[in-house]
Amino acid sequence: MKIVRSEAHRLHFPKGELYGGVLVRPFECPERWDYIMQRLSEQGLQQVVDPPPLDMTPVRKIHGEDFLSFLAEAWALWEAENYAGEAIPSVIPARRMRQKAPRHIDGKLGFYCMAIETAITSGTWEAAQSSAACALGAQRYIAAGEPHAFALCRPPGHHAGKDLYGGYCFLNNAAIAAQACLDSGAARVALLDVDFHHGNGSQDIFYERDDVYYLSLHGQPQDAFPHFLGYADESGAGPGEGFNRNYPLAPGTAYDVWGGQALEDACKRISRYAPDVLVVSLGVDTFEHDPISFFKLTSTDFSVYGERLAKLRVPTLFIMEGGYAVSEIGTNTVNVLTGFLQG
Ligand code: OKP
Ligand code: ZN
Repeated sequence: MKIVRSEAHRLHFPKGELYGGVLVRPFECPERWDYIMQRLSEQGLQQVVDPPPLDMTPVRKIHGEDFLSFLAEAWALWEAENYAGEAIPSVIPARRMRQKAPRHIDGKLGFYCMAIETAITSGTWEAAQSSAACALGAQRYIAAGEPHAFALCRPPGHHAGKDLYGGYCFLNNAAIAAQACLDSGAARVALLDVDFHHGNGSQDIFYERDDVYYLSLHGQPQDAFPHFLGYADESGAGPGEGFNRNYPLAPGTAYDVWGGQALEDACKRISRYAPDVLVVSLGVDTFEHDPISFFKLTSTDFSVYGERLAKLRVPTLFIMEGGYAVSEIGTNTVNVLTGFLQG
């Protein structure tokens, strides 16, 4: 299995994440990448390559030009204000306020942000671009006929919408890769999101489209971030009606329900859809010891579902998303991949 990864991820590492009213060391940290790389190597997954330069064509089909300009200039605008800390919004365009991007960076941050734990720093834009480049680099192997590939993306992407960042995400790597699949000849793509959190960005991007079928298993919005999307009655709209499927699950959900019921149902729907490519938003924050999540998957469960995904017999592109039990993130992520390879 080809593994596409970039050292440039290290350029994004904020000092602070607003959590419980204090700035803490971010859960989404560079060592996550190191642990995954280490485990890949231990398990003999050693076809590691750098991504090609980022092709902006699929990126522009997923994100708005104004949003991309904002990401590119946000840090410079923030620095120009001589603020002491990292770029975090302080005001948001709430209900009944005008939805217009202002000139001032304080206004722009609030306008484009969906969750304010995520700080922007000097290297954020470059790291976000390298992460998307990894997704597209791995997609090229699928387009060239390989049966699987793994993009070790960092920062993650599935909370990023057309014109929204937050939840540790800036560019929606999985959505960009799904778009590239279509652009290189696929007619139908299934995007299966197994991260603990609902991929609000991915759902929103494809909500009115029938060429990307989004399916997500996640902590129910009543109890889990991002709280404002991911209910079971969100089934798509217009031409996309029937091409969005959510499996919101309760606190304490273990593999009997997560794998035995929800994933099984999702796999049956994917089979019926008969996609040309399966993109997996692979977050391992479903793990029983994840510090910010509430599912109860064991390390063994990750191998079991990797094997199940292989049984779909569809070219599969794995895109790294979340997972915050840092010392076990390598084992859990690589278990999915080795399970898949054995399936
Ligand atoms: C990104 B990904 C929970 C706070 C949640 C943000 C979580 C972002 C997750 N008390 N903070 O989907 O793994
Ligand atoms: Zn997550």
